[in-house]
Formats: sequence, structure tokens, C-alpha cells
Amino acid sequence: MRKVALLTGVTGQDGAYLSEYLVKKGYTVHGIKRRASSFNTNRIDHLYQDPHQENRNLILHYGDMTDSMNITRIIGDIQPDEIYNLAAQSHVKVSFDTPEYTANVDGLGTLRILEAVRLLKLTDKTRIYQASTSELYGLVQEVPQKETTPFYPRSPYAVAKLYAYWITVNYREAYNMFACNGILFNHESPLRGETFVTRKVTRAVARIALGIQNEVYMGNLSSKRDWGHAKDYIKAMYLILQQDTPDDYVIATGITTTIRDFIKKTFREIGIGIEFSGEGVNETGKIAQINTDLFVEKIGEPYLEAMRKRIGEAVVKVDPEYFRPTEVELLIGDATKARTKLSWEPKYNLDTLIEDMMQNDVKEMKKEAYLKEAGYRILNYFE
Ligand code: NAP
Ligand code: G4F
Repeated sequence: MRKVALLTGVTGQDGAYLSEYLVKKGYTVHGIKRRASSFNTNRIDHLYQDPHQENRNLILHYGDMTDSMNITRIIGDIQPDEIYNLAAQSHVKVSFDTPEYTANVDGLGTLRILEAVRLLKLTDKTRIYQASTSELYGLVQEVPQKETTPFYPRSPYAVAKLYAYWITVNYREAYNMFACNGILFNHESPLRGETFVTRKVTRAVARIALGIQNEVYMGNLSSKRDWGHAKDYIKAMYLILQQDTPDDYVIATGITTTIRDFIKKTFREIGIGIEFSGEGVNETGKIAQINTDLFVEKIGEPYLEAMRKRIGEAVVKVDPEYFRPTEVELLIGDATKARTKLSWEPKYNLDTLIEDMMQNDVKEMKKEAYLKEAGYRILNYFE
């Protein structure tokens, strides 16, 4: 008998990697996707199977976290062994613009899943993974942060996720459900949404090197994040649901880096040295030097001369538009429990993560460079 998993948020970064991972493990994976006016499944298109084919291992259902009846019907129909609740309005800055919607999807959405499992009398069969977050620690009360560190959320997103965290614990205790929180620190990849800081930077650096973008505008350069690779983190999600007893786990690398250093490392990956100077909104990152061999290897000889001419120019600037009303300044996780109990070990470090993201984005942006040369208008996305 194949195991059946249901993934909410299947079209997102983690949903894409986890569905591929579970399909490879022999699961039948059901995913909930939102109806959109254009196709929104590009991250999982390589797994797509014709709906007329028999014995499919990836099946998509239309749905939405705000629609209890839809969620309950899907869970009732497919009777999953495991549910991975990954769907969320997951952008912290956007949650300040859409706080009610974020609370509905990220907070109440989790309740809808738990309550559906309970009402359908699936509590003994269905295990639930809740995508909790290091944003819960917010204004951190302890360094590094672990499972016992008190929470202090700093955004509508984090407050909504706080509700989701506790309602998961409550259903576990009240109804003896196998419901677990993975408290995941930031994890990135070539599939990361383009408006999160790492992907914004890797795309912009590739575009600057290829001459299709002049500079990039950033927010707070001094905040620190503990970044891992999404491919490592989805394995932890799976392991959390394979244990004998339900529990909550921190998943992190234990290393923290400023946004400023992430930018420097990303430029360095393709042979460009950046130096920062100035303070606050006047801080800039200027091109200090170019490692010719590395630049030619990673970007290509045709782009070298134009880049050389830009030495001394500011390519990183600050726009206060990207500041948040309340910021999370420092995140660094202690994943000892996961390493010990789940035997979870990440394969990637920050350098190999950046290498992976840059390889992908240079390739993608070369297509844009080609279109630009052919006379097409290429937009600069600063979001
Ligand atoms: P993501 O790329 O933004 O994906 C979010 C997914 O949720 C997408 O499939 C999205 O659909 C879906 N979604 C959004 N609103 C929905 C709604 N109302 N109904 C149904 N689906 C909806 O996020 P991710 O990085 O994969 O993260 C997965 C989960 O982990 C999220 O819950 C996030 O909050 C949490 N988390 C992420 C990190 C991280 O660093 N990545 C760390 C800790 C926790 P569309 O594709 O249609 O937009
Ligand atoms: O990449 P970010 O937008 O991620 P953030 O806010 O840490 O949230 C992500 O990780 C959480 C886990 O801790 C998830 F729960 C959440 O769903 C999401 O995946 O921003 C990281 C840092 C922030 O301090 C932000 O202020 O980068 C800073 N930053 C500086 N300039 C910027 C920018 N962030 C974005 N998005 N864009 C900028 O231009």
C-alpha cells in the first residue's frame, strides 16, 4: 500500500521540494493549489502527470486555506496518512499590508486542517506537520534559539504563526493527535520566491553582472539570518512525522550572517569584490575589484569589459521602503534536538547554497540578457 500525503502550499518552494521527495519515496502525493488567472504550478511542472493517466503519484486539487468546507472535503476524500501544512501568506513585510488575510490563512488555516481531521475521525490515522517558523522568536529572548526559548513575535505574520503553533500543540494534547511543529529557520534555494532577500540578491547580482540591471535597492542590511537550503529542510519535515511520538523541533544551521555579508558573498561567488561604506540610508556597496578569471568562468568573457568600467560605482543602495515597522534583528538556531533525535544533518552550507542559487540565476538571467539584446523591454524588479 502506498502511503498518501496531502500537501497544502504544494506550489511553493517547500511544497515543490517535498512533493518530489515524497514521490521518490513511493508516496501518492495530493496537493492543494489555488485557482489563479494564470498558471501557478511552474515549480512542480516537472512532476505533472496527465489527469487521464492511471495510478498517478501527484494529484492536484483546487482549494484555499480560507475555505473550511473545501479543506474538509479534500481530506475526507483522500484520507491522508500525513498532512504537511505548508500553505501561508509567507512574506513578513507583506503581512503588515495584509494583516487580516495573513491571520486568516496562516492562523485559522491551521485550525481548519486540525479540526477537519478531528471531525472526520481521522485522529488515529492522520499525522500533521505544521510549518512553524523562527519568526516566532522575533525579539529574541535567548541566543541561540531552541525549542524552549520563549516566543516574542514581531509581525502580523509571526503572530498568526504563533496561533498556528499553539493550536497544533493544543490539538495534540486535547485529542491525542499526532500533530507536530517544525520551527524552521530561513531556508532558501533556486526555487525561493523572488521577493525574499536571498533570491532578490542572487537575481540582482546576476543581472548586474550581465548588464541588465544597474543597481539593487535593499532594506535593513544589518539584520542577521540563519540560512539553510530548502532541500535539507524538507527532509526534516518528513523525519518529524516518522517518529514514534509527536513533538516540536527547531531546524537550523547554527550559523548567522548579516544581509550585508550575504550580498558580499554573492558578488564574490562570481568574482566581484564589493565594499560597503556610509551609514543607514546612505550606506552603499561599491564595486572594489574584479577577479577576472572567476568572472569569466562564471559569467563569461563578453561581459567583462563593461564590468571593469564600473569599478568604483555603487551597485547596492538602501531604500527605506523596504524597512519593516518592527524588525527581527537576529536569528540563530540550535538544532541539537533534531540532530540527536531525528539524526538530521544538513548537506549544504551558506557557500554551497549561494553557489546553487547563483548557478540557477545566472542561467535564468542570461535568457533575459538575450531578450534585451533582441530589443525586448526588460523590467527591473526591486520588490
Ligand atoms: P512559499 O514559497 O511562499 O509558498 C507558500 C505556499 O502557500 C504557496 O504554494 C502558495 O500558493 C500557498 N498559499 C498561500 N496562500 C494560500 C491560500 N490562501 N490558500 C492555499 N494556499 C495558499 O513558502 P515556503 O518558503 O515554501 O514556506 C512553506 C511554509 O513554511 C510556509 O507556511 C512558510 O510560512 C513556512 N516557513 C518558511 C520558511 C522559509 O524560510 N522558507 C521558514 C519557516 C517557515 P501560490 O503558489 O498560489 O502563491
Ligand atoms: O528574506 P526575508 O524577507 O525573510 P524573513 O523576513 O526572515 O522571513 C522568511 O523567513 C521566515 C523564517 O524565519 C519565514 F517564516 C518567512 O515565511 C520567510 O520565509 O528577510 C530577511 C531579512 C529581514 O531582516 C529583512 O528586513 O532581510 C532583510 N532585508 C533587507 N533588505 C530584506 C531586504 N528583505 C527583503 N525581503 N527585501 C529586501 O530588500
